[in-house]
Amino acid sequence: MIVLLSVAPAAQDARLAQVQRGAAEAFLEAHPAGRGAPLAVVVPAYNEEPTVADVIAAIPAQAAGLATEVIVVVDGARDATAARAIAAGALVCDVPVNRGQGAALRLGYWLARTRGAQIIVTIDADGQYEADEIARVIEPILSGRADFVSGSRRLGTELTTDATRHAGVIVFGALISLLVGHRITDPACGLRAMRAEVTAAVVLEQPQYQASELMISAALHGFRLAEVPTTMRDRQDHATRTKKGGNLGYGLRFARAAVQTWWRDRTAARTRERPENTQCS
Ligand SMILES: Nc1nc2c(ncn2[C@@H]2O[C@H](COP(=O)(O)OP(=O)(O)O)[C@@H](O)[C@H]2O)c(=O)[nH]1
Ligand SMILES: [Mg+2]
Repeated sequence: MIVLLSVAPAAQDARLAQVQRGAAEAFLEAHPAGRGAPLAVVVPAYNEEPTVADVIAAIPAQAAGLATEVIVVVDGARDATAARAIAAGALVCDVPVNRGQGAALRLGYWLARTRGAQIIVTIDADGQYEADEIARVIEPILSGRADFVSGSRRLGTELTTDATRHAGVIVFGALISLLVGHRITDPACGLRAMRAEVTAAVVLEQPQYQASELMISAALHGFRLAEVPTTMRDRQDHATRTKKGGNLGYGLRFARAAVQTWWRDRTAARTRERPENTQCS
């Protein structure tokens, strides 16, 4: 019965691509709908075998009093990312075909909501973020001050060595601040938290460059944004590389995703009713 209840939504949900549905159904058979922890930590992982287990191990079982579960979305990896993640204790959705980080996160959000999460956190599988800062990114949600919270390397600690990316974060922070009318210092932080409802309400279409789409769409749909200081390092394994390509292409594609999202959502209902504060129970 549980299987029937949990499989039907994945088979029917239009937000999931056909190739994701089978993996989602298998995931929900193993990890049934409605039985999840209140705080889901979604980890997109593509060929991150060297680091994914350490990232999962560092995620606390509870953050700010909320039990956590870790949902790793792997798609088309050519290494043992999925096996390492399972061995480290995560719930893993393994999609056979690579579809990009944005698509993986969309699926992760869907799985987290289907499991019953109230709050969704994201963190990357390459060790660039500190899992013990999860409590910090969820605090503004729990205290009712924000619906979407991004970590910020510029408010916190930037231990990265790429000067071009550093400059890009400043430039795109200014661009996105203009687009959403709210000061954003770091529009590309992979450590973020949101009320689960945000992920259902916004439009997410970008296959890869989803950070700006999520942030801009959330702001233009009237959700309250906040940033908190967090730490960002270089990826922890230097043999694996960014999946986003060189800095010039990254910058251009990031800019295109930001402007496309703003154009698409500029008339979205900023007047939507404010959600009730999330209760920390
Ligand atoms: N499932 C999945 N994860 C991805 C994909 N591309 C990137 N990721 C993950 O998303 C996170 C951030 O990607 P990364 O390449 O480090 O981006 P960067 O930090 O912006 O350079 C990492 O955990 C990646 O493994 C993808 O196509 N599929
Ligand atoms: Mg990275």
